[in-house]
Amino acid sequence: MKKKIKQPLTIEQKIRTRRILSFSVFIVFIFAGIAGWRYLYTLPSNLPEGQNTRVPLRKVLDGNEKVFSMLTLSNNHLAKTFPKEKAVKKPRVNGMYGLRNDADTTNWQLHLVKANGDTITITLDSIKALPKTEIVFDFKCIEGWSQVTHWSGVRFSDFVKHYGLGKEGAMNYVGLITPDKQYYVGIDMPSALHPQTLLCYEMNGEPLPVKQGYPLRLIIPTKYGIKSLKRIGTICFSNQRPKDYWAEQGYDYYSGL
Ligand SMILES: Nc1nc2c(c(=O)[nH]1)N[C@H]1C(S)=C(S)[C@@H](COP(=O)(O)O)O[C@H]1N2
Ligand SMILES: [Mo]
Repeated sequence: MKKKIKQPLTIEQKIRTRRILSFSVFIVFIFAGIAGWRYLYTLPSNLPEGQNTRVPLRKVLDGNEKVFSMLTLSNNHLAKTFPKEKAVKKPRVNGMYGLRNDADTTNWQLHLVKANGDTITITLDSIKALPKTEIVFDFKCIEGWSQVTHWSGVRFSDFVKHYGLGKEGAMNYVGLITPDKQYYVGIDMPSALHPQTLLCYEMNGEPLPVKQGYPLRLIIPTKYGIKSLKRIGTICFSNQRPKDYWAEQGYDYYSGL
């Protein structure tokens, strides 16, 4: 009787087997990836009003927020500053939400909503009467560009002190809204009270150009440009996250640097 002798595989056969195996693994991973992604989008979003970041992604972002705020705020981290000569003469303009209607800057007044619901109105002159601070820093947009720019105004923390906003300043968030309510941002209070956060009325030593937020804008160097709201109409305070234009589009609420 003839015994069948098992031949060892040739090199070509071995390569073929491995190729089939690795290709199968590759296909399995692709389908696992697609299934995982689909699953993520069946999960509820934990934020109200279309702030549509899925819960697991939101958790990652919240974790990042904790780490970043520990790094950037606990040891009094300051954004790097530059000498004035380094500032660009004609900074680029980016983002026009809430700026398209020019008429409402003529009788501009800032509306400040206090914790008890009262609104006080504040003129530009009374803001200019507060101690003036300047900063030259590298302004960073999430679109991937940055430029060194020069701004002056009032520290947000000085503003809070001057208007006796102790109760408001102890709340978790500050919300800023353009007069026409087309653009709005929310800022966590520790970042708002950071010494480099300014209510700004000058760029390169001149009143703000209209497209750059005349008469008053926020400058917050510890965050991406999306948070530096131009043309502030209303400032309010809250323990819940105020509405935020780009967070509603899925961007990170904290947007720290
Ligand atoms: N009112 C308003 N403020 C805004 C925006 C906007 O669209 N509307 N865009 C933001 C973004 S994405 C950036 S990068 C900066 C750009 O500021 P600049 O135009 O002074 O360069 O403004 C921020 N503030
Ligand atoms: Mo931006």
